[in-house]
Amino acid sequence: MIHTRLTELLGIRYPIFQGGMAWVSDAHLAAAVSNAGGMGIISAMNAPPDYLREQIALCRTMTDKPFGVNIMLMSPHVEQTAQVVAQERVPVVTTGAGLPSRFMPAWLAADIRVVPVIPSVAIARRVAREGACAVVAEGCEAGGHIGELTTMTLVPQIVDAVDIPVLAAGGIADGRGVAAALMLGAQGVQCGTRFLAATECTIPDCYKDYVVAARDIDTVVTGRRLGHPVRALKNSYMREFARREADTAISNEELEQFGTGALWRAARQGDMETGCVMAGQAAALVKEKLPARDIVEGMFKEAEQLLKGAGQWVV
Ligand code: TUI
Repeated sequence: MIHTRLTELLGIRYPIFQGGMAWVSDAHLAAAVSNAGGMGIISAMNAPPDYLREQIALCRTMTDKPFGVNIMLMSPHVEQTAQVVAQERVPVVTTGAGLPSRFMPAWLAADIRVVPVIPSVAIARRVAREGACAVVAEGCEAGGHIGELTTMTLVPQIVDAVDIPVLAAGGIADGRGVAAALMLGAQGVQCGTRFLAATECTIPDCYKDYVVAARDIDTVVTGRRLGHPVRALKNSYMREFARREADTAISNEELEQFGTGALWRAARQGDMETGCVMAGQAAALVKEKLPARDIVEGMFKEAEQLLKGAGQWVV
């Protein structure tokens, strides 16, 4: 068994969070990961508060284990969804795409464990000061909205900068990644891309197959011009986005408009050509579709064996 400060703190068997992915991380996936002994996370994404309330209720019918909600801070409904998690007293809240500062007092008052996903040392220090109980240090290998630094360089710097537990994210999809993250000083990991191919994940099979088929150089980052770079799998939509991004005659508003609905088309409609198929570089490490329990148990069994064998290098 791999026991860390994170398993202690949150009462989970394995120190793994499932990433809160928009249009992907619903109650079904979250409950499956929590039932497997990890921390399942429902994505509040851009949805209105009633959607989130329903998903939390549904998740509670499928698991009696702790689960969390990811609040995407750029959501137009963020003020209301931030209230919903406090009212529902969700055990864990992760945040992404911004600073959660203004919501922290209400969440802490509701006894919520707040775990911001962060891309830099300064932001980690700030959220730790404001009461975060842990942080997810997410490297730019990750899918979706990303920062500048790699997991390999970001994680040890965050570990040195804050006293709270750190989860490593970005590029982790197997036991080797888990073992490496622990060696960097992390107390756990967050995986998104690996769970895209979970049996319980409700995205269309063609999205899962696209992830399984992905090779090393099959992701691309677009959206730097808009100030929020996004990593996704290459397809005709991403090629067209890159073309429009380079075209100075196209305004930022027009570019934003072209981004609207693209992830929904891929994740809910199965449109692999004109949808945005978000995934991280770890897609190349995802070899098969498996139940969440097998993913979690397999990763930690492999990590345990690697860590036990680590002494072989020391003479
Ligand atoms: O949030 C994510 N990944 C996401 S959110 C998302 S929805 C979206 N779609 C298109 C454009 C923008 C968002 C898809 N994937 N990961 C966690 C994460 N947080 N990555 C980077 C950050 C972050 C960035 C800046 C966290 C804090 C931060 O603070 C700086 C500031 O000034 O707000």
